[in-house]
Amino acid sequence: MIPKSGPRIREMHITPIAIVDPPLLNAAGLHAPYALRTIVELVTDDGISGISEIPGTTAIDAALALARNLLIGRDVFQLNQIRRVLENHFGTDSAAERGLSPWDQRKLVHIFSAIEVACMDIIGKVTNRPVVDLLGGKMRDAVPFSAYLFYKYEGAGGPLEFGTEPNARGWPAARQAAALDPVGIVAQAKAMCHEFGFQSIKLKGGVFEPQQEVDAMFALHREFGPDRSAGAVPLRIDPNALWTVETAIHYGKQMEPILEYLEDPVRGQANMAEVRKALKTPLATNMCTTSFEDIPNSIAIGAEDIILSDHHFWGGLRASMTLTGICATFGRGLSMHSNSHLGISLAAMVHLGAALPHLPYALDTHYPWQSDEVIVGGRLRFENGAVAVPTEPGLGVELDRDALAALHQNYLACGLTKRDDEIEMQKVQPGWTFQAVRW
Ligand code: GKR
Ligand code: MG
Repeated sequence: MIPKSGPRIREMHITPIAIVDPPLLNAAGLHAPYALRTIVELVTDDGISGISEIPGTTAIDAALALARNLLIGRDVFQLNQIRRVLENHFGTDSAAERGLSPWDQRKLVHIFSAIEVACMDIIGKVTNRPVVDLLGGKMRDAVPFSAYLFYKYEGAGGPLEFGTEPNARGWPAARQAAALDPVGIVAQAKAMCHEFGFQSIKLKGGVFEPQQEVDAMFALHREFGPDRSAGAVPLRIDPNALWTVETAIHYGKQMEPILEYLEDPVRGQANMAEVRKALKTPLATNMCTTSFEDIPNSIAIGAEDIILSDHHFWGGLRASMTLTGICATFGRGLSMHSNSHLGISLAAMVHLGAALPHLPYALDTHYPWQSDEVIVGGRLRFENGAVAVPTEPGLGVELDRDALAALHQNYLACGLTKRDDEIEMQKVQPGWTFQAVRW
């Protein structure tokens, strides 16, 4: 007999947390010693808990708090209705609201992603199925991720520096070390790949003059390239749209023989389309085609080859499944973007990655850069660069309430209200300002 309705939301807990984050350099400036995340927990009338994690800002936390009244009493299975109620209240996000930063700041997609993932965690527990099965089922048992290299200053973030022990070696030492030139980047890559077994490498660019970053890519190619007995490691670079079309074509041509794909070399779909016509290397984006509203023009002008989805920014896991269908229809590849995050987000990314019909590229993750965790059992493990798909019902991860309380205390103590890499950079280089296009 089919029940008339599913479990209803009785409580919604919104907990902002601050997680230790190293001084990573990027087009927008410098990471603060803490990254903000928000943990959402929904509890049903029969006491089942579902959790999710999203990038944190006080604005999004306030919007989540407003959403609470709209959600209490709703059936967790009725995700379409929940989305409609949230849209009616908050309005749909427009593509223009995404802003110029490398990350996304839109409200509705964040809120709906938080609610949808927590509801799916509950639905999985109620039906005794992992989330991947709710997305159509598992296409693979483990999901491969890429090493994500960053230029960085010395340090590992937070009040206590990790990896500073006199004899620290391997990844703990590399995570702490400065990496400001090709030699430093190669050392970081070797330590990260050795520790986690990654078999693809991405460099976050847009930090130094293009020639220096291109030199780092060739240094990585020499170290991990075709001469390796174990096979070449695919390489990518992401200047976060800071290059001009001319710069992107000039350096893009140089790197044609060594790149798997070139991510967001230039700003905007029109510029991306121009660069794409000039290069053989596929272009990927998490900056120019970032919502369903952007898709028609992307297809019309050919803005990119690969869309880097992110369930936090595209409005959840099911929206990302819709996106993969659109990508398949129009000959786009799909992979995944990331920001500094903990294990709840990683688990959701793994369920989604496992359900995607095709997964030709290893997904992005910042996870190795973080040291905190908010789930029972501590940090998730990578085997040969991949994370095994959880088989337990729901997301397969549970909240560690003591860790949550401690990370919330970090949030209260650190005083940050949103990510602002420009201000952090100005502490190191007074007068530094973000430029939407730099070279
Ligand atoms: O963490 O500094 C960073 C990255 O630059 C991040 O903010 C980007 O959103 O990883 C991202 C990207 O691929 O653009
Ligand atoms: Mg990117």
